[in-house]
Amino acid sequence: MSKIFSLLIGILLLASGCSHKTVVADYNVIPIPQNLRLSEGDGFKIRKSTKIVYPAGDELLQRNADFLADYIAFATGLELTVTDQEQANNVIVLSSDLPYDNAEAYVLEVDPEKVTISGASASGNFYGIQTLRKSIPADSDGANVLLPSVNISDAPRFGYRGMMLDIARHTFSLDFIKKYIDLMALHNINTFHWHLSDDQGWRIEIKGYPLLTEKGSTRKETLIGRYKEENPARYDGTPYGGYFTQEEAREIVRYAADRYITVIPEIDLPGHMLAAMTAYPELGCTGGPYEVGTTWGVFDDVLCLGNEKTFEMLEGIMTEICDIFPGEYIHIGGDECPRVRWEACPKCQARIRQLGLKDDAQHTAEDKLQSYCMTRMEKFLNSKGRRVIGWDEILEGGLAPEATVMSWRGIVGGIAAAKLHHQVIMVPGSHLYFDYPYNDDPSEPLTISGHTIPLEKVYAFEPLPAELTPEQKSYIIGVQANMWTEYMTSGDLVEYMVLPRMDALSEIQWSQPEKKDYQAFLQRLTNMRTYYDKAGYNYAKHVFEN
Ligand code: TNX
Repeated sequence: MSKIFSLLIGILLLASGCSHKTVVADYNVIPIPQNLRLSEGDGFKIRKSTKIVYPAGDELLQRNADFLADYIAFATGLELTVTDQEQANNVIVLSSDLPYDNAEAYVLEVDPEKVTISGASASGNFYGIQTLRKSIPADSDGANVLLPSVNISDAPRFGYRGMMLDIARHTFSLDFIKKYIDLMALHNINTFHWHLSDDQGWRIEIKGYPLLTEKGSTRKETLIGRYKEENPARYDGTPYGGYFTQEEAREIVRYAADRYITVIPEIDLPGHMLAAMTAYPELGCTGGPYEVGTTWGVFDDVLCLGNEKTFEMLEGIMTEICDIFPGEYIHIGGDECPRVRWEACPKCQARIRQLGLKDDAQHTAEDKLQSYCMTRMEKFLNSKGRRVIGWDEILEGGLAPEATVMSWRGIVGGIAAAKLHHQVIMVPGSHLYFDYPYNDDPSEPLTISGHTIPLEKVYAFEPLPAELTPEQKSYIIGVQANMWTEYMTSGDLVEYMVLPRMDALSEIQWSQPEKKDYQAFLQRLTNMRTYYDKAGYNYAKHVFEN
């Protein structure tokens, strides 16, 4: 009997011992902060009784506090109380009145009495929270967490930190889009570029033009295997489609905004419009009939720019897009638009004559016709208080006066645009196209072919070209990676392609270049890996081998 009794006591002691296990946090986070000073002393212990305090009446910080409580619960199981009642110790105190000229800056201070996260705004506070949560090992279940005393002061290098997702070639669930946004928040990314339409599918409800989704959101079948390498091409014979209602899109906008992420919608025009033209054939030069794209690549059928109806419809679409997406920028595409139909189209040619557009040494009259289209759309969107972004092809034939250029065909377009005093976002296909494979190992998933983009290559990208003057460099507002989805048949696969390349991206976007060190980055990445494992993300594991 006494033996059983002592065994019971032993088990109880062991159990209580377990519940007081303490995990020591480190600050090896991604992206690496600008300044980090560890100090002497015991540090702060996050335990069950620790409270998270936000300023009374501050709804944004209250929400931030709730996020922090969720993050800590996820990592440790500790359910901390969120309150607006101040107390002297055993607290994590949030504020957003740090005097600093970059609104996204924060200071995170840890001493034995308390943790203070002071943002220069609510978003700055949120990034301080991200640093804190990434410092806590994600597998700290049932443990208290010892945060060593520290002073971290941090601010991003670039104001525009983006991640794109193409939902036209393949589409994903609302939940997956939220999961993608969660990943962006984890990486201090503040812009979600949402590619909503393309030749292979129109994916956003437009009430004034219902056929866009009724007809344009479904393709009759999808290519099997790799485009152009499979000869003859094979198809799966299965209709593929889907779209987001305006209500769902608004839900995404709110979900992102809660995490200080702005959604930039893209309606790609005047090329990549086959799905829309299938729904409304009068938009094309030949009048159709057209068929939603079933292969990848570039299609000759593009919007007819000689037809006023095209602009009437584009304006109708953009009016609804502006209504759904409140952000400053609307992306109007402009990439990969062949001119063959315009060359043969009487209406387009009449427009060219009417506008007096002429070939010159660099550009054809048709290049200038595209430029006319982009400029006209810009004017329309400016009248609604918005600004436009376009792919670097919009440089050809004359830039729309205020347009921001996304440089995807390398960095040359970005350099040219910066010299013209236009804002630039660097998205070079050579380094930041996450639809390209990590390597050429035959066991890798089927992806687009052409070149490989190993993690180290992403990490090595420097967004500010040395040849630009400091003044020209100031036009480069940020960096983004693109996730095109021709071969991305599931969200799982998207996760694999972006993780952990998104980690490398976030250090390019946020951290100062002199802090970059690939080996040290790989070390920091092991903490993220713990998080990905616990959260159930699919990621490329080969980067952890050797
Ligand atoms: C080029 S980048 C495209 C996309 C493709 C992508 C594949 C850009 C503006 N256009 O339509 O999906 O390459 O990597």
